[in-house]
Amino acid sequence: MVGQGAEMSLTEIMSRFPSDMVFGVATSSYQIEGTAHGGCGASHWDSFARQPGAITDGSDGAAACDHYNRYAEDLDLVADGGFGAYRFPFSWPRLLPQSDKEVNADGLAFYDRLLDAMLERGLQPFATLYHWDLPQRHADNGGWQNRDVTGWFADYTDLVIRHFGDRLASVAPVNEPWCVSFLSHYWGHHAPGLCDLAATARSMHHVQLAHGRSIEVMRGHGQQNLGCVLNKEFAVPVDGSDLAAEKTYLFDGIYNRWFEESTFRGRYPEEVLALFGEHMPDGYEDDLGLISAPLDWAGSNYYTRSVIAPDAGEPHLGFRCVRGDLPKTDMGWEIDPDGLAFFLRRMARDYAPGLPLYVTENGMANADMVNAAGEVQDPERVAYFEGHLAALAALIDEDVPLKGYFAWSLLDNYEWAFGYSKRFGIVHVDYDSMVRTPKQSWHAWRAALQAG
Ligand code: IFM
Repeated sequence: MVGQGAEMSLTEIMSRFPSDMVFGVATSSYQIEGTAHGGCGASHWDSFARQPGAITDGSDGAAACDHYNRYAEDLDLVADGGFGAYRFPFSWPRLLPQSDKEVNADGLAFYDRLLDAMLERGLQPFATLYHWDLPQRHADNGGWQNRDVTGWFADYTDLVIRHFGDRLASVAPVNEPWCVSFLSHYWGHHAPGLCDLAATARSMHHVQLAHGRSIEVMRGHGQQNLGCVLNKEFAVPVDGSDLAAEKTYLFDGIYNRWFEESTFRGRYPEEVLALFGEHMPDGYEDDLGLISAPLDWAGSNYYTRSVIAPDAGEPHLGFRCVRGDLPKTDMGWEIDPDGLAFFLRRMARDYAPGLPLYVTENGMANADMVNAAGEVQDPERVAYFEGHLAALAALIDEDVPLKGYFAWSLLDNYEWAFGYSKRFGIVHVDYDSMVRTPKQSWHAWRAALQAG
């Protein structure tokens, strides 16, 4: 696979960003920590992973990258790579494995060690409270379909902020609410694996309300620098027909504007409300004020675009996503840096004028291998970063208030329904020995950040 690189090297592109721009790497708890260690409780990903056929290689997050034991080595890689920030989530089932009242002392101690290790290395901790590992007991009680999840999440937020808040540079409640809701309840690709329109409507509202209630709790504690992390996917119609244009608008409404509109304008897109109809929770309108409480920054995760094709056989949406002709990653995802620039421009213009913006995830999967010389060559990934950073550098010239960028991911890790078969890291992980090998892309970042 060939990436769409830029004319300039990463080092040359980086020189176009202001000196106070934050560059970091991102990871997530279930994908790297290893749930077998430290008294971590069960999450709905453990049960989803046991469903036959749910995960391509049949694996789960029990071992992951053994980050629970190797976090110091991993943070050395972040700091030695020249990055100034580390984006990570707390694990809800690690902190509260059995009940919402009994805190796991080992879980608290792990995140104490992790945060202290970040601060010792001069890394700014950018925390997320939820990156998809819902405690199984909450899944058993309806999970994101149950409005009570917003109260459970508020209480969990309170615990995290009381214990760790003074060491966090920034906090976002939920990573990628579209994945938590639509991907998991309509397309069934992620836990809990449902394909149900009513469940989708409820989860898409409750995940937003959980965000709002969590922000309210954190404001109550005086916690600073609160934001959101929304995933974005650019969409283009398959042809010039009116129907393809209409369906592309619907895709954008479901995937992107549902979260942008509610978080920043206190409303949901009309065409998506029409889709959900009677399935929207009663009184949802009364929650929109809380959902749209002011934030200090807005984060966007971006990977690819979709091509939208009308499909009369699709019962609710009337479309399906097909592949276009752009170069693709090992996920089969098209590489389209212009889509990232589109979303940041739209955010700065329509939703959050003047608000600091961050790219909170961006990266690609590649079929990387350690060669005979003990090196991992991933020129495709270097080109991917170059292409996306070049698109972002152009935004700086347009005065879009971009303040930071996080590469996904530090390590190869558990890529959800793809198990360990897809490698997104700038550091290779041998899952048998757990040996870490910095890839060519890690070295390119290091050279670029050291030059800056
Ligand atoms: O691995 C995921 C991550 O957990 C959330 N954002 C997208 C990544 C790549 O699929």
